[in-house]
Amino acid sequence: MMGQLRVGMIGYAFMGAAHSQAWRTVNHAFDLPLSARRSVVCGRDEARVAAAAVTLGWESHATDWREVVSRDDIDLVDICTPGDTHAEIALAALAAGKHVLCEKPLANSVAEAREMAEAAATAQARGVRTMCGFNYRRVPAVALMRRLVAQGRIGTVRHIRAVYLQDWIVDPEFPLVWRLRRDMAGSGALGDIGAHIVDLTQYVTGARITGVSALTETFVRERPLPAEAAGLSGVGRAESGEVTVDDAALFLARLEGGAIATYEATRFATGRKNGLRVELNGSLGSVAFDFERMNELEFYDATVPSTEQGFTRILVTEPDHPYMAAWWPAGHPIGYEHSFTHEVRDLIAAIAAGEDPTPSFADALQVQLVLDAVERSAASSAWVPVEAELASV
Ligand code: SOE
Repeated sequence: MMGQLRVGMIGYAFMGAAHSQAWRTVNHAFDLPLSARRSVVCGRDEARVAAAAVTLGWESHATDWREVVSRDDIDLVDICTPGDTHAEIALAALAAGKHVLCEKPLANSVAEAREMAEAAATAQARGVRTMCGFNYRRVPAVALMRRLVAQGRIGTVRHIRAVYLQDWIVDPEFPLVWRLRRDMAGSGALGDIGAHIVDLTQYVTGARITGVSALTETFVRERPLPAEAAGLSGVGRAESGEVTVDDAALFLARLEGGAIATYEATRFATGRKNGLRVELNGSLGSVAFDFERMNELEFYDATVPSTEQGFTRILVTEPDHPYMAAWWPAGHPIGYEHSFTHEVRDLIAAIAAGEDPTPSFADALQVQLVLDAVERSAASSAWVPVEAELASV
């Protein structure tokens, strides 16, 4: 009988739903030595998490994450909660000998991220595996981007241009949800979506950010409290609360190897819903990825005769691309949810092989160091170096 990987997931909102479909799908799409078992989903509200267990397909539900991480019938803890609980849950799970998948960003501070990375390194000696959920690495077109760069097809990378554009809080009446509170999210657009383009650009180039110059802005500083938090008096308006995080973060960066970069992470790009775009310009060509066209990659080869030069649109659906043989015939695109299925596929394969999956907690710590440098630069209007950690990318 195939071995089982019994999963306990903490949190069941957007990321919990995305992870649930991944755990549900992975063994149907990929031939793996372990079968993921959705054993228990955990959340504070009993009625809501009970309903989520049914909707998302979990065998049981719980309301105490400490009980879940200590259960003998749980092998892996999947952390899909707001950032303020990542550290305590991960540290407890690692101490209990559980594998851990933790959503990004790893933590709300460098200190927490460093403690988690150190605990992961200690647990690794006991065969415990950890991964941080930078899912966009698992988009086949991103893997192709990384491969073309590694093969030298664009030569020396000179420019990196990365944006992550959303607009879901442009309306000032949008309530003060947890992503807009520093005590829960750690930062705003910077940590939530800026972390993705920091990780992704370091991943596709194999180079780490060494220094930044940044500015951040909060356009709407007061918002209505969510209904469940507002002290509605029956008459009058719900109370409001202060937005304590950035709405947008823009920064310049230098990377190892000499590339210079621009990054923009904003929730105020009106009309842009999930506009993650990365373009690399090199001495021999360029590559460009747009998540809203996630099955394609643009490639400019400056080494072909000038009469034949131009950006080509590569349709990244051939079975030779990572993961694609598991899905549909060429020309049939995959979606956002597939990046999570690919993520847990690689995690299960690593666990079964006794190997360490990537991105590691050390990789995620390095991202946290960049985020911290961005905030310190924005506060001081100065260039801020990024501490070198041992993370490999
Ligand atoms: C922000 O709205 C968000 O949900 C991020 O938290 C996710 O990481 C990203 O994949 C989609 O947008």
